[in-house]
Amino acid sequence: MITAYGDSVSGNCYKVQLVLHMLNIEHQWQEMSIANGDTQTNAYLAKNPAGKIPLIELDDGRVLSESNAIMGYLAACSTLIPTDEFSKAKMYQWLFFEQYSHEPYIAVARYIQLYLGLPDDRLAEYHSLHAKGYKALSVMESTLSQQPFLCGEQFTLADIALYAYTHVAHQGGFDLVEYPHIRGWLTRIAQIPGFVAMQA
Ligand SMILES: N[C@@H](CCC(=O)N[C@@H](CS)C(=O)NCC(=O)O)C(=O)O
Repeated sequence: MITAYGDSVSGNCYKVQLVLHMLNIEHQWQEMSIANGDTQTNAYLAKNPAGKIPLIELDDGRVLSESNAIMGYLAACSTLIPTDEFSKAKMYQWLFFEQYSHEPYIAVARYIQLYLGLPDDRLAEYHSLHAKGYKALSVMESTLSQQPFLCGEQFTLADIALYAYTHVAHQGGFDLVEYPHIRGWLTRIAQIPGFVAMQA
C-alpha cells in the first residue's frame, strides 16, 4: 500500500491525488499541514530532507518526492503516459514548463493572496508574478486553441500537472476571461472518470 503525504489545498499535492484517483490506486492519504510545521519535523525530514510535500512512501520504505516524478511513477504503463516517443517527450516538455514557467508564478501569486492575504511588502512581487503567469497561460491557450489536450487528442500527465494550479489561478488574482480554450479544457478535465475536486 502506498502512503501519500500531502496538503489537500496544495496544487502540487493535488496532482498526486488526481492520479491516485483517476487510476484507482489503493493508497493511504496522510494529510499534512505546512502551516502547522508538519513538513519540518525530524520524522518527516528523515523521509524528505527538502521538507516539501508531496511525497509517497512504498511498503518497503522507499520514498519519492517531486510531484511530477511521483505522477510518472504512479502512472507508469497507464494511458496517462503516451507510448509514442515523441508524444511522451511532448508530455515531458509540458511537465518541465509547468515547473519552470507556470508554477513559480501562478502558485506563488496564489500563495501570497490566499495564504498571506496580500501583505504590502509582497505587493510588488505579486504584480510581477502576474505578467509572467499570464505569459504561461498564453502559451497554454495557444496550444489548446488547436487541440483538446496539451499533447493532442490524449489526456496525459501534462494536463494533470497544469490543471492543478490553473484551475485555481483566480485565487492568485488571475482572470481567465480572455482564455476561452483554457476554460474549455478545464471543463473537459473535470469530466474525466475518477476526477476529484480539490478540497476547498
Ligand atoms: N517542485 C516540488 C515543489 C514542492 C513544494 O514546493 N511543495 C510545497 C507545497 S506546494 C511545500 O512543501 N512547502 C513547504 C515548505 O516549503 O516548507 C514539487 O513539484 O513537488
